[in-house]
Amino acid sequence: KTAAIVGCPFSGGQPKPGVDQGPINLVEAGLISQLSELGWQVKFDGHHQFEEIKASDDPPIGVLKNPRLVSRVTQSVAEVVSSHVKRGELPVTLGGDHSLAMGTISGTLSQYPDACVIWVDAHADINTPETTDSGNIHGMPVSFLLGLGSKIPEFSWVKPLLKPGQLVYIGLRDVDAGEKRILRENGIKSFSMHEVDKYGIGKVVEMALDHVNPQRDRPIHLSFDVDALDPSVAPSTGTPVRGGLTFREGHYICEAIYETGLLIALDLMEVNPSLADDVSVQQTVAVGCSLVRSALGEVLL
Ligand code: DIR
Ligand code: MN
Ligand code: MN
Ligand code: MN
Repeated sequence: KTAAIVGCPFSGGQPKPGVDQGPINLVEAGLISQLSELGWQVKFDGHHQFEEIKASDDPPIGVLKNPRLVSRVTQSVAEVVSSHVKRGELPVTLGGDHSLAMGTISGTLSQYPDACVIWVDAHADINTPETTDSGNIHGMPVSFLLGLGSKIPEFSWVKPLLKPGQLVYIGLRDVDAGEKRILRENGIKSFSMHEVDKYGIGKVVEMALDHVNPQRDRPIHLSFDVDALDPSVAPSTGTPVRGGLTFREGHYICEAIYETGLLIALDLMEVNPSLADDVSVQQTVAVGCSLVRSALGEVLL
C-alpha cells in the first residue's frame, strides 16, 4: 500500500495569507514518517510547484477572485491526483485552501466515475458564481464539480463528473442562503451538526455511507476541511465556526472510512499556520496529522 503526498501550498481561493504554509507545516511536523510507521510506503518528492500568475494579470471574472490562477492550479492538481489514483496509490492532498478540491475530486472521478465524495466541513462550498457573496472560489468547488451555475470559459476543463447522489456532507453549520437552496433543489444529502447532536457521529457516518454507498462497493474520496472541527480543537483556520466536531468525532469519521477499505483519495484542507498563537498553530497542525493517520488506519487494530 502506497500513499502519495500531494502538498499544495496554495491560497488563491480565499483572501487570507498563510494557508499556503499549511502543507509545509504538516510535513515538517513529521506526517511522512508517521504514515511510514503505519506501514505505508509514502511517496513525497517535495511540495507541488505552481505556475504563478501576477494579480495584475488575473482580474476578477464577474465577482470571482483569482479565477485564472485557481483554474490552472486546480487543473494541475487534478492531473497529479488522477495519475496517482490510476497507479493504485492513495493521494493525500494537503492544502492549501479548499478550492483545491475542484482538482482533487476531478482527478479521482476521471479514474473512478462512480466514486462517492464525503465532504466534511463547516461550510458547503457549493456557491455558484451567481450566489457567492464573497467571490472566494474556496466557497464554490462543489458547484463547479456538479456543473451548476453559469459556465466560466476559464474553468472549461472542469467536467461535471459529480452527480448529486454521489455526494454527502458531514459537519455543516455555516451555509449561505443560496447554498441552502442549491442543496434543497438538487436533493443533496447533508448531516449538519444538528444531526451529529441528534444521532451521534457513529450513526451519522453509517447513514452517510448508506446514502452514497449503500452496497459498500464504491470507492470513496474523503475531502476534510479542518474547520469542520470545533475552533477549540482546530483554531488555526481561515473561517472558524463555533459548534463544530469534537476531536473524537472528527477522528471517528476518518477511522470509519478507513474501516470500509474503500478510501482511494484524501484531502486535508485549510490549515492556516499564520492564524492564532503558536500553541494553537501547533495544536492544529498536530490534529491535521492525526486526522490523516486515522484515515490511513491508525487506531484500528
Ligand atoms: C462562504 C464561506 N460560504 C463563502 N465559505 C467558506 O465564501 O462562500 N468555505 N469559508 O470554506
Ligand atoms: Mn471547505
Ligand atoms: Mn470550511
Ligand atoms: Mn458564511
